Amino acid sequence: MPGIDYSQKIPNNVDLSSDKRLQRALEEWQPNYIEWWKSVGPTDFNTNDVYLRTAISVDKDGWAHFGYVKMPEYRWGIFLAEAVKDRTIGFGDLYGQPVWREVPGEHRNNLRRLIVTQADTEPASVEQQRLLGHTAPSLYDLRNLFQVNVEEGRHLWAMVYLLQTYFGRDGREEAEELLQRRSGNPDHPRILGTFNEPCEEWLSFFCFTMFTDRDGTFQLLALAESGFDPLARTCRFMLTEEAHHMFVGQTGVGRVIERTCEVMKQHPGKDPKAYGAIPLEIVQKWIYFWNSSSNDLYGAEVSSNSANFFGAGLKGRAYEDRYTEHKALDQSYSVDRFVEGKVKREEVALRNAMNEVLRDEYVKDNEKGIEYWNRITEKQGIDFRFRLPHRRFHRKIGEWAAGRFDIDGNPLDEATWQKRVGEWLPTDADRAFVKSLMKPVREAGKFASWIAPPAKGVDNRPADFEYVKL
Ligand code: BYC
Ligand code: FE
Ligand code: FE
Repeated sequence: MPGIDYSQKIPNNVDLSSDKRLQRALEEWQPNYIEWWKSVGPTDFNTNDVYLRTAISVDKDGWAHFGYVKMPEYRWGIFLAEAVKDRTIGFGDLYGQPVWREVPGEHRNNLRRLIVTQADTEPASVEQQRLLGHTAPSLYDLRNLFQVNVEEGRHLWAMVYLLQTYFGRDGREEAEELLQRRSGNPDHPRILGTFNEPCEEWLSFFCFTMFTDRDGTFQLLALAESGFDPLARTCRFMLTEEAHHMFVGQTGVGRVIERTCEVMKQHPGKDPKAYGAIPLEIVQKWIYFWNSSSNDLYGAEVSSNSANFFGAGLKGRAYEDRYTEHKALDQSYSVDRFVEGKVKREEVALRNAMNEVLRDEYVKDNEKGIEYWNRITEKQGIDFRFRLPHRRFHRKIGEWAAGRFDIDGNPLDEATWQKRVGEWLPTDADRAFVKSLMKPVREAGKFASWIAPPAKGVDNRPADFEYVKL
């Protein structure tokens, strides 16, 4: 396994220089990528020095190097986790057989589709977040935004490497299209719903990195099991970067909550809005919105696609090795269905429920984040507890898209939904209020009125470190 070669135009640990055809294809794609970054990536910060981490090795520890970098000069590269010797397929019909180093012809279309869908989300998120730099609540947060952005850019590189290496001309065409679709563009949108939602203020950014990046984590966990070994290894390394994105979200929302609690204690009985803090009820609405939208990213509860992906060994379950049985044949899974306006529990073939199995893991993991936030209100002595919405709430994909449900999952008629939706989802007035707080704070060590400082800085630096040189 070669180390990461930084002497090359495209840093990599896949020995790119020995594959001239691939090297040329990627070097042709690179200027288009930079063009894309400059035109729809973070606006106006491309000449500033940002204190960023860059991958220098793919080992579990010590892969990160911190230093000032101008974002367009970030060393986006292609890094695969170490190959596991004699790795075998861990699930599905081909359980126990050697993994593939090339794409099997019969799975080419499905694999390409999975990789393109994964790839599409990465630039989409950068596009969604492109204006946030202008309203960052501190230099610390500005730096974290940019760290997330450059790493999502690298995730795109990771997927484009797979497309260009293993999918010939189709792969090259897909790689180009990944730079052409645009988040929120009605004529040429990104593939998955959440990635077309506006993310124009920082409460949305924190909820996005909490809930949507967590979908990314669970999808990557499932793809890291793939029988297509290059995909599995790519995803394994991406997962190490993903942990930081979720940290930004979880602690970001936590700091908003902490700040509001402080204001509520200082000014009992008063509206936190009057003191430039975000009421906890508004934070809760943002949680309902981004969590429900991200629940959609698992696809339909009952899905023949998911059964095919699993059976063929393309996409497994998160933590497949925690299961004792890996073929998932002749087993059923209890899934709620929406039948003639009523919720009805049914047994379905386990393979057809794989989207729901993954969503179950996701929901469980989100609960831990909710507990973390509730420890903050509890410690501050504030009588407010956060919660997740029921997974039926506000769904646009799958079984529940056909109906209306409250946050406890009870069916509602359309009129009741319309009457009550403003209790649960952000209203125009809520959005306008949150946006009104978004004033940039650019002095090192200072924080906006609506967010508490972090418990500690990045890379053991203090909170008043100059994370971005403006
Ligand atoms: N929006 O059987 P179904 C990340 C489509 S996030 C719009 O239900 P399937 C990141 C579906 O494509 C992780 N359309 O779904 C996070 C299908 O369309 P066609 C991204 C949707 O195929 C933050 C139809 O509905 N990675 O990395 O079993 C920042 C019915 O299909 C949606 C992946 O998603 C939706 N939400 O599962 C940066 C992994 N959901 O074929 C990055 C790869 C479904 O009828 N993707 N549809 O036209 C997959 O594994 C699967 O494509 C899905 C869907 C799980 C997404
Ligand atoms: Fe990503
Ligand atoms: Fe991410």
